[in-house]
Amino acid sequence: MSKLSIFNRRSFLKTSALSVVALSAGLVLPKLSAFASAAKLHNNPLAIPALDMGTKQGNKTIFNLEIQNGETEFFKGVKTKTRGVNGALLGPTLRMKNGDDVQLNVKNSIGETTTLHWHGLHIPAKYDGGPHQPIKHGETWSPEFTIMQKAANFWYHPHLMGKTAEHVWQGIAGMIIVDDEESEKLSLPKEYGVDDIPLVLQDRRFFKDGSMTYKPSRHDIMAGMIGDVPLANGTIEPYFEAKKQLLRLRLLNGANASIYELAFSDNRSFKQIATDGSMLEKPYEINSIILSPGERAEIVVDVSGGNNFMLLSKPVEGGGMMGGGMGSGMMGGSSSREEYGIPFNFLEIRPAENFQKSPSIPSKLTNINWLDEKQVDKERSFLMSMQMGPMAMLGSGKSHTINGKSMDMKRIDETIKLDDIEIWELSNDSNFAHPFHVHDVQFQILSRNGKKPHAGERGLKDTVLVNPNEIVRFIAKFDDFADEKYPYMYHCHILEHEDAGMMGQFLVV
Ligand SMILES: [Cu+2]
Repeated sequence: MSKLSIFNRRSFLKTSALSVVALSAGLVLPKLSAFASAAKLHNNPLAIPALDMGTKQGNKTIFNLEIQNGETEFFKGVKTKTRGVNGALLGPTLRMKNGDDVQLNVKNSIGETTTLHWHGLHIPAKYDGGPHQPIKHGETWSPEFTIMQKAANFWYHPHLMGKTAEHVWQGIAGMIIVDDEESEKLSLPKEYGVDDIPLVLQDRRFFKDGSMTYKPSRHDIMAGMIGDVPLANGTIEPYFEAKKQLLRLRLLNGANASIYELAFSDNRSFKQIATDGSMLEKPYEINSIILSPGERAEIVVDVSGGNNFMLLSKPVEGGGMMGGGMGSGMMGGSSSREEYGIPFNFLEIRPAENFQKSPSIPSKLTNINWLDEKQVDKERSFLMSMQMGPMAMLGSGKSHTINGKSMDMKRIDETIKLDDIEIWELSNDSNFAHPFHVHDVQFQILSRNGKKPHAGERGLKDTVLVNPNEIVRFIAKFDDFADEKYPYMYHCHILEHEDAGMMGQFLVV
């Protein structure tokens, strides 16, 4: 796919009905520093995914999900083929409570095999929804398990061997909110869709006919499939009217490959209150947050100040590795965004004129049971590598590896004893940052290059970004579920890297 065939964001915006109002009002695309006005730049109301609490059947809560094909009107008058769950694009927010016994009936109606993985949940391997649980077209897969999580945000997405990237790109993904006794008592914004909103952040490329067919180039397999059109809950150029002073955003980086550095256009500070798998012990005040694919964070922002403002991902600095240097070493190959040097404007927030005041948020959110390094039973190390030279043919099984091996579904890479506490040391000798994700457990980051992680990473995690030449150590306990047959996965969450082989599997026995 040549660059010319990719939708050019600027020229598209000029002709797009979405931008006619902005352009006729004499407005231009906002720059990071030039957005401190009450301008209305986005014209589409943010889609809020339907909230699905399941239905009680005896002691069980049942969720009925159908993965299906559909069409989505991203651009006015243009129909784009997409896929979703219980709809044409993305899926409902599933809401569960710690201790719930749930059954998820997942029907596949897309015409080809896929899977649905419950990212971040601590559940038996045979219900994990990974490569070993394919669902054929027309079939229904019905895993059932007990929710054993602290309150946090999880998500679901396909995880079929070699097809994860394509199926996620087409739109199959949704959030899972888990509540617990503790979180329900906290004085936090909690009116879904009003002052408590899930945000699935992604980016896509569109062809001139409006299609977003998944056709990665060789470069995309190396850099990851990075789009030039930002989407929040599948909405292009969305706005949200905030009717209350404090707005709680449940952020999910659901992109195939893009790492986002999220901030507000007026650089206002906000409070991070949760990581991937738990609340933080106390709120952490920051001005920006980095989320790599698969990672989640919850933040609370005060919308006071009188102006509309934008949630954005800061412009990429440094540039992709294909273009030479890696700059800060944070971002991998995002040619489209570099070309324009513009921020990714995810969501315009419009404070309502008479927004309701919110109570301040608590200073104590939870307690985390920190694992003790002295209790460690075993240490393992995982080196993520990429062969970049002309000799490194894609599909040779050598281009994307962990510990020199490319994923093989018939090979078990690690075997862990049930109830063991382990330290995993992650390293990366490639030029790309890789978000390392492990199934089954929520881990605790011990260090980055020997230093304690910053306060925003001191919560439970299941995905962690490992920068080039960085060493990240985490500790985790592999308890509750043993299975001699079905493995769990660990992999890079840049989906093109995962599909190209940067994945391995472990048994807990
Ligand atoms: Cu990777």
